[in-house]
Amino acid sequence: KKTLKQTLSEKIEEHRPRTKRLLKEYGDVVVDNVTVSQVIGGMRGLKSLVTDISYLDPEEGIRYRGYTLGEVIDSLPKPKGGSMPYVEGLFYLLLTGDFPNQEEVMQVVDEFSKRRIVPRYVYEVIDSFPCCSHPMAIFSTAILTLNRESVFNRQYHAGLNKKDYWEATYEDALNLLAKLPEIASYIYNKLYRQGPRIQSNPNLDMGGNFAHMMGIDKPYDDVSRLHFIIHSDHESGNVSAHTGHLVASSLSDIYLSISAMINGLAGPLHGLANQEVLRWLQDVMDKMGNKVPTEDEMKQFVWDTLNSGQVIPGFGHAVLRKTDPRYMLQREFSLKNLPDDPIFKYADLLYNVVPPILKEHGKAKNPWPNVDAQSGVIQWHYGVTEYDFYTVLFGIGRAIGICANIIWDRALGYPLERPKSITTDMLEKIAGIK
Ligand code: CMX
Repeated sequence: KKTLKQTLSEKIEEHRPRTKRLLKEYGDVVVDNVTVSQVIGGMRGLKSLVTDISYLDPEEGIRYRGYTLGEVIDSLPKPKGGSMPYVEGLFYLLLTGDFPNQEEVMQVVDEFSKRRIVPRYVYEVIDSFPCCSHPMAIFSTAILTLNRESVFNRQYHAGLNKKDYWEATYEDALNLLAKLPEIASYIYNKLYRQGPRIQSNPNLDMGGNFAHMMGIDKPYDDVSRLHFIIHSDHESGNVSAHTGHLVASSLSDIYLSISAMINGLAGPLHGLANQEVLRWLQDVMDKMGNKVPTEDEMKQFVWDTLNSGQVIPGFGHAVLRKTDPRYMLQREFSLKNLPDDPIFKYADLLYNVVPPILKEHGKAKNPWPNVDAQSGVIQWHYGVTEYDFYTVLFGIGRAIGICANIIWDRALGYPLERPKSITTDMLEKIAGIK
C-alpha cells in the first residue's frame, strides 16, 4: 500500500510540468492590473499568489481542493462513533487532492502518533515564560524553539538537491503538526489548570487526543476535529497564510515559518477576533446583568461599539461577501448540541442584529459574520472559558493548511518573494498629480 509521501511524490511529479510550462511559455501574460488603492490598501484583491490547496470564492466561501466544507466533512473518514472526520484525513486531502480511505487515514494517524513526543527543552522554555504572557506568544516561541530539530536545515547544509527540498520539508511538517496539540494542551494546563498534566494517549487520533489532554469529555473530540478542519486553510493571501509562505520563501524551515504565521494570526483583525468576540459578549452580559438582552438593547450596544470607533469582532471579511460557511457549520453544530446555551443565544441574537446595522453604518463591505463569531461560543460551552487561548486553537488548525502549502511551495520551486515598493512621490506622479 502506498504511503502518503509516495502518493504526494507522484502528484508532485505530475504537477511540475504545468508550472514549468506556464513560466516558460506564458510568463509574460498579464494576470491583473494594480490600482493606487490596492498599492496603499494592503493589496486587496490583487491576484498575485498561487495555491491549489484552497480557493476562497467571495460569494460561496472556502473550498478545499475544490470541495465545499460540507463535502469535506461528509466525505472524509470518521472515527467510530464520531460525527466529525479525522483531522489527519484532511491533511491527506489538502496535500494530495484525494479523499483518503480508512486505511490511508490510519497510516497518517500512526505517523502523527509516532512523531508526537515533544522534547523536554520545549516544556522548559514554556515554563520559563513570565506570568501574564499571552498564550499566542508562548505558542509561537515553543514552535520556534523546535527549529534545532529541522531535517530541512540539516540536509540543506549537507547539500540537498533543490528538487528534494519538499521531502525534508514534509518530514519537518509532520514532526511539527504532530506536536502542536501536545504543546497547546501543555500551555493551557500551565496557564489555567496548574494541576498534573494529562498525558497523551498514542492510540487516539489528533482531535481525540487533544480533547483527552484537555480533560474534556465527548463531544469535545468532535469539537476539536471540526475546529481544526474548518480553520486549516483560507487560500494564500490572508495574514497568517501569507506570512507562512513569505517566511518559507527565504528557505527558512517550517518551525521559523509557522512560528511567524502564528504571530500574524495573533492580531485582533485576524485570528484574535475569536477571543475578542467572547470578551465583547462578556461585556454585553455584564452590562445586561447576565440576562439575555432584548433586540433593542443589543442594537444599542452594537451602535455604542461602532460610535466609540471600534469594530464589531466576528463580522466582516476582506474577501468574503456573504455569511462565512465556517460560521454556518459551527452554528449548525451549536443548534444541535448547545441550543440553550446563554452565550450561544447572545451570539445568535447578534447574527440577526449586526448585519443590518453594519449596512446602515455604511463602512464594512461585508456585514455578515465570519468564522470567529461562533468558535469561542462553542469552546466556552465545553468549559474552555479562558478566551485568550482561543487563537491557539485556531493556530493548530491553520498550521495544517500552511504546512501543506509550504510543502507544495518547495515542490514547485516557488522563489523568494520580493514585490517592489515605490515612494508616495512616485505614486503621485503615476496618478498624474505631479
Ligand atoms: N465593524 C466595524 N467596522 C468594520 C467592520 C466591523 N466588523 N468590518 C469592516 N469595518 C470597517 C473597516 O474598519 C473599514 O473602516 P475604515 O474605512 O474606517 O478603515 C471599512 O469598514 C472598510 O473595511 P472592509 O474593506 O469592509 O474590510 P477590510 O478588508 O479592511 O477588513 C476585517 C476586514 C476582517 C479586518 C474587518 O471586517 C474587521 O475588522 N472585522 C472585525 C474583526 C474580525 O472579525 N476579524 C476576523 C476576520 C476573520 C479572520 O481572519 O480570522
